Amino acid sequence: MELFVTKNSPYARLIRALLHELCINDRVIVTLAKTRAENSPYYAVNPSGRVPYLVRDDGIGIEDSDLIGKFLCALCDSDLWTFPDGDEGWELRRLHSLCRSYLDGLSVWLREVARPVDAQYATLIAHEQARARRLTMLWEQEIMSPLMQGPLNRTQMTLFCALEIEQLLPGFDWRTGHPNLSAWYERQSLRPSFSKTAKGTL
Ligand SMILES: N[C@@H](CCC(=O)N[C@@H](CS)C(=O)NCC(=O)O)C(=O)O
Repeated sequence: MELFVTKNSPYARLIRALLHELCINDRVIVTLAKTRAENSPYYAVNPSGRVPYLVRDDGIGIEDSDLIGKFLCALCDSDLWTFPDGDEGWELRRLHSLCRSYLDGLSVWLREVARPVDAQYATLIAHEQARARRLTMLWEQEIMSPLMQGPLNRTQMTLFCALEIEQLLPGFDWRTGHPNLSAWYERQSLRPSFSKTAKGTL
């Protein structure tokens, strides 16, 4: 299989970490794609131009971290991408939606500041900064949920990838005044799946 990624995509990072959690990193070639560039050769691989994108062993390509994660977990008989049944499942879905909202907003902010300074939309950046501040305050509480403190799940992996955006976005200071979140992050960063896929490992 071949996984197309970019160095800075948090969604691609999530799937790279998943490969390690599933111990299939040696079965998947990780290839850097050139996104957001006119006439990129990557568009012949994935016409949408987005990453992550997984080309399966049968040559079929699939897009989106949610689907790719489901596919890989099914392949490995892992329940990492599955929500539990009953109340716990609804609670984890609630947390997961909040987490996706955090990650999606940060990605918009990150994309905007990657543009030339005179083409950046200040109102959009301010909107995403404010969303990030509100959601960081919320996560300072939600992180104490047993579902976030217990065995690894996809929501924990997604949150970790969202918080790591601090390395690309100097204005994203989620640590100050958030000791619960900071302690959680420090613990998670010791996981081999995260340390082996950290910034600079591609
Ligand atoms: N919902 C998608 C989001 C993927 C996404 O937005 N990828 C960005 C990089 S972070 C991308 O490929 N951007 C290139 C483009 O928009 O052309 C997922 O979960 O995989």
